[in-house]
Parts: sequence; C-alpha cells; structure tokens
Amino acid sequence: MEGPGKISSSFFHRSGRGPHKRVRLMPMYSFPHHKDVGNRLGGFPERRYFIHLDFDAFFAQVEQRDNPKLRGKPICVGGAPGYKGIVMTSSYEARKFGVKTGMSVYEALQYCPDLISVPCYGQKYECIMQNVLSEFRKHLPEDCIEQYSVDECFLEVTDVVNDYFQAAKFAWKIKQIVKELEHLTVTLGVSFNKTYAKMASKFNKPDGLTILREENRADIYALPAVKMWGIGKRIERRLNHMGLYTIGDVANSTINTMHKEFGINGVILRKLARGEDTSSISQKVDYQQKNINHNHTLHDAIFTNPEIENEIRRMIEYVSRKLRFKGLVTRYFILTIRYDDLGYMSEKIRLMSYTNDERELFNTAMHLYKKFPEPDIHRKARMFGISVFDLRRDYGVTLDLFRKWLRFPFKEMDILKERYGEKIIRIGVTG
Ligand code: DCP
Ligand code: CA
Ligand code: CA
Repeated sequence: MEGPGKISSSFFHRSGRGPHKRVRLMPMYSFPHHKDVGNRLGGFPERRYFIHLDFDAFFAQVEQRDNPKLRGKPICVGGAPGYKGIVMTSSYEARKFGVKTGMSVYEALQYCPDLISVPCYGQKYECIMQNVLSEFRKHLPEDCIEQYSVDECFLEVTDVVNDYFQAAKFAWKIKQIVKELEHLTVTLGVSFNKTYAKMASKFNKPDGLTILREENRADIYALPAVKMWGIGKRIERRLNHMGLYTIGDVANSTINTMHKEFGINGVILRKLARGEDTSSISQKVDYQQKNINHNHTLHDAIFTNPEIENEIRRMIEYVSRKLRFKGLVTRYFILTIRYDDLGYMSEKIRLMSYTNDERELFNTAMHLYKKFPEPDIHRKARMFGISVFDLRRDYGVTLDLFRKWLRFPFKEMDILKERYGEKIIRIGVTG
C-alpha cells in the first residue's frame, strides 16, 4: 500500500493567453495550497474513517422549515416569479416535475405551473452551517472538521471510532445533532477516504446514510464514470473513447494510459477511483479563521465571459459578506478555476491593504482571472474557488483615512439582503 505521499503536481499548460501558463493540479478537495499531506503526528493508522455531510435541497429545505405554508409543496429558491430569477435549488416536490438548478424560474414554471419561487437568504444558510460546525466542535477536535462548501463538510472520525459500526453510530449522532439543532435533514456518506465518503453521500438522498467499506468497492466501481467527483461530460466522453465507462474501468486502467490521455490529472483520477485518496481534513477554514474558502462546482460548466464574471461576482459577494459577518479583513487572495478537462489554474495576489470591500475583491479576482487561459466551448470552467487569508480584525474604516469617503454601506446591504433576499440590492450590476 502506498503511504500518504503527495499525489498532486503541476505542469505547464500551453494553450491560453500566455505562452506557458503554470497550471496547478491537485486532488479534488484540498485546494488551494493545502494539499493532501497528512496533518497527523506519529504516522497513519491502518484505516481511516471519514464522514461527508451534504444538506438535502439545502436552501429550499430551510425555506420550507421557516414557512409551514411551503412544506410539502414544489418550491424553488431563486427570486420571485416573473422576475429573471434563476433556480438556485428546488424542493424534492419540485424536482419530480423536472425543475433543475440553473434553469430560469420562467422555464421552471413551464414544467411545474404550481411552483412557488422564494427569495434567497444567503446569510441565513451560512449561519446554519456555522451553527452546525460549532456544535460538531463539541464532539470532535477542530482539526477533524472541514467546511467544504455552503452545505457540505467533511469530518474525520478516525480518532473517535474503531470500526465501521462505531463510525455509523457516530454518523447517526451527527444526523441527530443537525436535526435537533436546526430541524433539517442531511445525507451522510461514511468511508475510508474523502472521495468515497463524498460519493457515498450521493446515495440514499434525502435524509440518508451510506457506509462504504473497502469490501463494497464494487458499488462504486459499478457506477458510470461521470458519477465520480470531478468528471464532467467532456471527460466522460474521452474516457468512453478509451473504452472506459465505469469508475471501475478507470480504477483498473493502467497508469500509462491515463497519463497519456490526461497527464498527471489522469493519474490522480485513477487513484481517486481506486479509493487511494490519501488527503486529510484541510485546515483551510480553520477555527481561528486564518482564512476563508469558498468553492462552487457548477452543474453545467460555463465559458462565456458574462457567465464567468457573474459567477465570480457571486463568489466574491459571498466571501466578502462572510468577512464582514466575522468582522475580518484580508490581505491575500487566491482565485482557482477548475476546468472540465480537470486542469486547474490558481493565482495568488497580495492586496495593497487589508480589505473586505466587495468591489476591490471583485476587481482583484477579475485581474487574476485575466491571467488564466480563457475558457471556451471546448474547455469550460466547472469549479470556482476563492480563498482569502492573512486575516485581521476589521478595526473600521478610520484606519484607512484616505479611503473613508469611498466606503460603501456593505453592512447595511447585508442587513437588507438578510431581510429581503439576495436580489434586493447589488452594486454596479444591472439586469
Ligand atoms: N446552489 C446555488 N447555485 C448552484 C448550485 C447550488 O446557489 N449552481 C446553492 C443552492 C443549494 C446549495 O447551494 O441549496 C447546495 O447545493 P447542492 O448542489 O448540494 O444542492 P441541494 O442541497 O439544493 O440539493 P441536494 O439535495 O441534491 O444536495
Ligand atoms: Ca446538498
Ligand atoms: Ca452540496
């Protein structure tokens, strides 16, 4: 068996705006810069246990919880009907009619005329996740907890359980904690590595729990390759061309074939398919808030500039709001994009001064983005990641006298958004 070595690497990517762009490649979970190196002292135990948690129909479930009139009904979160809202998510009742994330509310109404569209309360969902994570910290050391996205987290429970039975019991406890604390359901995956745990949490939705042991690898191997985290339609097509259709096919392929077709990414993919993901809980969102990360994987990869700009703007709004919510400002900024051919681009920049100003962060992000190879129809962008670090307490604008006059009422905007929904106010965006 291989030890917990690094499986990430980087190479020079030729196509793009620059002649030789450095493309960062790393396994799926641990970016940026906190790769799959073990964070344990005294070696690794034989078997490790990870839980991946994912809220069911997250935003929609929260809105149904908070408004009994919406329960049992087809709803979507995305703005009032008649507006040009986009479905961010929908209740399971709505999904039966074919309502999908990413559709316009208008289109969704064609599928489901009774659909009720409600506004998005971003800060509320974030608070829920933070409450849940704080509660988990009473049951697990903080370095065993990783928030992965607005509705997902990984827990490593190796230190508190001895076998799968105990891991399952712990997972049930987690479900109970969330239910008691927030009256919401989650679906959990339990396995011996993060990739498998994440895949396991896709089974048995909603309110499910799946234990995926080494000996049940066949359950994963039987799935079509596209079900694997990180494989989109494009990669699937290329795999199919190579005669690889299932995750098992990828796992049983040779390193050489995968390397020839996809470079080092192919080798990583094969490893992840085989259950050889050695990554640990990433300390990127750590307890003392040394950094904040936000990743977002799109259901449908995008490539046009307005789409990308919009996605980056949404990410920035989220991160800067989180900074303000915690009373923090940042000095370093990383933008990462994963393309649907598995390539990564990641750029880091030191800001002129500490800030949580949305416009400044957005401009910085766009500045970094311009250095990346431009996505096109053949190489779309699938995942966006923003990471800010070197965080300080925000002592207020008085420290930055020269900018004082430029201060925007972000905090006041947060309150409005909290009360009336995401779309109530936006800076410098029309339409
Ligand atoms: N989200 C979003 N835009 C997207 C995808 C998701 O704003 N393109 C938001 C709404 C979701 C939340 O993120 O509620 C979590 O996304 P998931 O992909 O986990 O979807 P859900 O939790 O809504 O549904 P599922 O039960 O399938 O996990
Ligand atoms: Ca979810
Ligand atoms: Ca999710």
